[in-house]
Amino acid sequence: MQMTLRWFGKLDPIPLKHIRQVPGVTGVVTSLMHIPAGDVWPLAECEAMRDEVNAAGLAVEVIESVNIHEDIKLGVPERDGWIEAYIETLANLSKVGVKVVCYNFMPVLDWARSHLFYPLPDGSNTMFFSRGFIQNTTPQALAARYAEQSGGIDLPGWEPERLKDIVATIGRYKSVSQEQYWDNARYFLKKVIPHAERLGIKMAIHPDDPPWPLFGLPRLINSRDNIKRFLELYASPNNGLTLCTGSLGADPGNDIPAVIRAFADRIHFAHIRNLKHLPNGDFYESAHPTSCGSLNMPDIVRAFAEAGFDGYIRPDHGRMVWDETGRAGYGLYDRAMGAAYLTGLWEVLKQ
Ligand code: DNO
Repeated sequence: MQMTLRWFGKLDPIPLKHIRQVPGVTGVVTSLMHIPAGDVWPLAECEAMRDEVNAAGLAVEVIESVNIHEDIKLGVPERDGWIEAYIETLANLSKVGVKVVCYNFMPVLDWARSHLFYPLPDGSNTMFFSRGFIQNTTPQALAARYAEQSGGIDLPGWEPERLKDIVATIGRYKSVSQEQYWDNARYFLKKVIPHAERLGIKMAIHPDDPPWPLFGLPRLINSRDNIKRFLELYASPNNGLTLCTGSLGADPGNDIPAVIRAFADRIHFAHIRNLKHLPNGDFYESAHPTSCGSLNMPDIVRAFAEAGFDGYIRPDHGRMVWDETGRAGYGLYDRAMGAAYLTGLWEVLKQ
């Protein structure tokens, strides 16, 4: 297991030297967030990113995310050009030593929450998902709410370039059925995975967050059966999974240790966080320890340890604690506590 922390490059208020001081963390997971989805990541920029991280004494072997252009997800003829560009980006990343690329196949929107900074009784705040709120809002209203609440910091998956045509883009999905969406994913994998194999890059799809349909858009990676279906679309170790406990775990029906055991050889990266289910189906993102949320963390880490997992792992979203301000879910303190907690569990379970 290699412990990492997510870092947003030049857009991150958290310096690499602080990440380096978190015990057990040997690398960062990062991306070139300023490059619009679909455009090639130039080799020189990939090299500069690697050099900056390495100079801080950290490795950068996982990218999160190389976003997929909507034309690929929509399955329109223009997709072939975007797929070529995607492969070129993978080639450049392989040249700077990247081993795993985390990406998602969610239409238009990445993750969604009703509240970015929901106050908890202990005085911290966290991301919250209210089903009622989301049912009664629109994607545009949600984007405006995030823009207002996030203090001018771009959120991953809610970048301005993605949001500017949000209504039109969602409209384009009206003609894409769930089955057509599976076909579009298969098409992408068929073109990209042979190159990932050649380049030594393991692709690791991120589950849909939350794992149920939003705004009538199709969903793929939300249950054990659908993960199996996705991995079977292209049988190769390079067509793998990012196991995100918080995304899958928002549905109490998902048995996460069982998912880890079932697909261990295809899991290349793990996001491990806890969340608290509320009786009405809402949830909030809790601190990492079992006692704070609804997921049993030793059971999850044990499943990885028993499977001999030697991939990358990161604590996921944290609360904002100790009056820290910053990017929702991605402050330093609570994620550092999460990393230390997970490192402790790992030490015990590997004995
Ligand atoms: C949110 C993240 C996601 C994730 C992407 C991967 O904080 O978990 O934005 O990075 O879905 O492509």
